[in-house]
Amino acid sequence: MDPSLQQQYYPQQQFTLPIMDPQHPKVLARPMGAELVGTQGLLQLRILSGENLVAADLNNKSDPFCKVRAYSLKHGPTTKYIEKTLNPIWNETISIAIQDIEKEIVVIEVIDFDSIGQNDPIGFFALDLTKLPKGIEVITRENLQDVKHGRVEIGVTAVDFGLINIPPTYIGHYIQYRQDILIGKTQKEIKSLVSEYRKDISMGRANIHEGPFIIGKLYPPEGFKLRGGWVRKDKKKHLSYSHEH
Ligand SMILES: [Ca+2]
Repeated sequence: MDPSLQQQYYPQQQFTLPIMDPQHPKVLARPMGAELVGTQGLLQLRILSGENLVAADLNNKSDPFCKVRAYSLKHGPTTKYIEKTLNPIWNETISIAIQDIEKEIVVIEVIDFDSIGQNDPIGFFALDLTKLPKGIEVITRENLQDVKHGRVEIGVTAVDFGLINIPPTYIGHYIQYRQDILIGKTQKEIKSLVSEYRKDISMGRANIHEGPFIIGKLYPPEGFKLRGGWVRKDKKKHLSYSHEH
């Protein structure tokens, strides 16, 4: 075969569109032949930095730290807090043991530390562990949800579980999925997506507006709930924003 033609048939493109699950258009599909191994396991989170966070204090800054939440974690471990900044560099590694990787959603929440009074949440993002490749660190910039703006850069490694036999393009797809498809949403935007979803359900239409987390299969941490496939805070439950570093 003419080598130039071959290149046309097998392009070295890294940034093709992620392949989505046809049943759930907001969910990244598992590549053909890939297999999820392990039912429990160790998740390593390298929490690198925050970018363009919202200001929670009167000085127009925050004192941000991250808290990791999952259903099987009794106390969410936290990073140290960084004083008076909207672009913190944490550079900390937190490893957690997950009891059921096929069911548990991990939530990483950014919180403003206050020496007096209650700490304030300033956004979170949620991870579906069944999409992670086994033993490979994936670095993503995660858009924060439930807040006007803010991003967190994080390296995630499924140490002893995850997808095996993935094609080399999968990591690029995963990163693009996290950054472009799973964009940060404000509470208001999610509320309207959820009501649209409810309308679809009541009219018997397909679940086309279902969010990225499959209902009935995945479970968020205590204090959160799934609505229309999106992770939201359960306002009826008390959540601790305490700093335990
Ligand atoms: Ca503060």
